[in-house]
Amino acid sequence: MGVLDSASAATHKQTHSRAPSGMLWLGTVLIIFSAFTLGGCNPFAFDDLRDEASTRVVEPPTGYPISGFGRVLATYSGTLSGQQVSRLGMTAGPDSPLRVYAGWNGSEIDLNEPLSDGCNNTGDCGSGSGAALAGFATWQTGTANEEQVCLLVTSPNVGELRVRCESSGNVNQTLTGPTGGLFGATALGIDDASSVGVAILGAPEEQGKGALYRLPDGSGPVTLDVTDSAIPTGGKLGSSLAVWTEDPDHVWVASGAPEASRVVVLRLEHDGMGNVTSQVRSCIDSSSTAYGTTLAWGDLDGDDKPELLVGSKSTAENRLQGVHVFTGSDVPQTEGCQDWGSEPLLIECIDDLEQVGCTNNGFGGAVASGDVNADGLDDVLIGAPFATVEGRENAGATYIVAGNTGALDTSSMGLLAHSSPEKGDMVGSHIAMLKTNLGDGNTPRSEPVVSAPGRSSALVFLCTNVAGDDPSVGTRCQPQ
Ligand SMILES: [Ca+2]
Ligand SMILES: [Ca+2]
Repeated sequence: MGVLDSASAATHKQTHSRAPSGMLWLGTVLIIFSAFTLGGCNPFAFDDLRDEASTRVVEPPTGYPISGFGRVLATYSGTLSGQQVSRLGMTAGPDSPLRVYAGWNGSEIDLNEPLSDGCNNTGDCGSGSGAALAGFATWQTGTANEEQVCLLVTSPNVGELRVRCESSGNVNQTLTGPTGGLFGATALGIDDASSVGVAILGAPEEQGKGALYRLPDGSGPVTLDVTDSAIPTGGKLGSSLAVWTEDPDHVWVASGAPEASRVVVLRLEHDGMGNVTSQVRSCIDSSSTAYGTTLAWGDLDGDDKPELLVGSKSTAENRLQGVHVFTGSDVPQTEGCQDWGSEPLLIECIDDLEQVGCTNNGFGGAVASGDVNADGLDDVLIGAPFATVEGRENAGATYIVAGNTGALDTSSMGLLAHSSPEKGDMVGSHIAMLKTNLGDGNTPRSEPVVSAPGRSSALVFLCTNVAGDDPSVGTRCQPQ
């Protein structure tokens, strides 16, 4: 990986895609650039400008045995030696080795070489290992709850979990869960310190319906009690997950049962005495197929109530052509397998944005949310892995819509693509958000990590060209 020439050219592409203000900034950058290069005096300045609005490429080291690296992404944060850091974990899916990148190392982005690896040889980890990854800040080891940054690696074929922590003790613990239900096919860390647990896991094949689990801090997985009527037979609940921490005792979970085109929304509550209860708050049903294979929470309007974003499998026929946004303030306040309190907004693909067409481009096959420009509002990333870019079929692209205190302005959508797209890259198959600029009273930012499994890599778009995340602000769209 590295800051590649081709990747920096992607920046130009993004910048072109922007509204007039972006064009002005491009002009400014080019003029400054020209001034430097014409002056011909400072090669370091040249390098610096080349990186000014950079896209980083994360590739596995030579010898990584399986194609499709980047099919599984996990981003997570924690504290080490008094510094807040973020990590990026990646695999190529089930039965593939793990690589962990430093990510945000406390002061800068570091994606050069893996910080650690694992599950390299047959037998190192359980069958199917690497199908899902979930990161969290700490893992109670039975002694002191020291500073740690931990990653959970699941092996759904055998129901095994590995917890690996970076800490003085280098925790490496194996836990067992249920077998036969693809337990751990999905997993997601709970971001902030929560008494509800450190992670949520899905077991989509359990008892022909699917099931959800939580992982309490320091012990084995526990079933989430979900009302029977909320789980459709054959629906495969647990096929997708999204988690939002309301406060240390309350966590919202959304999970898809896409074979029944249902999304179940739960609120988990810790009673202060070690008991956690789960309450179904909404069952969102759709007549389109494979609804809810991708989910995200994000507070797009800044009212502290997260919006729920719902997409669907990019290859499904009769799928939702877009992403649904359910307004956070309208989530039902009482228990029940009931409709959301309001109709969703539909974010649709904008045709010919950057000359990328929408037809069958898989728009909404992946969705993620995070604050890319540190304005306190989460922004929406939407993958379109089958997009044709510069004539290359299935090169893929990722769209971005900025959060807004008022109604979401979907017309201001931007597009992120590889600067040298190749057929079958599938950019945007999966998306995660890497938190940066943590600590020291900074407002954290999120950098989109977009997988491109067709070229066994992930792209990290440091500049999205959303206002405040363009080359005019800070250094290289990444405050140090
Ligand atoms: Ca909101
Ligand atoms: Ca934002």
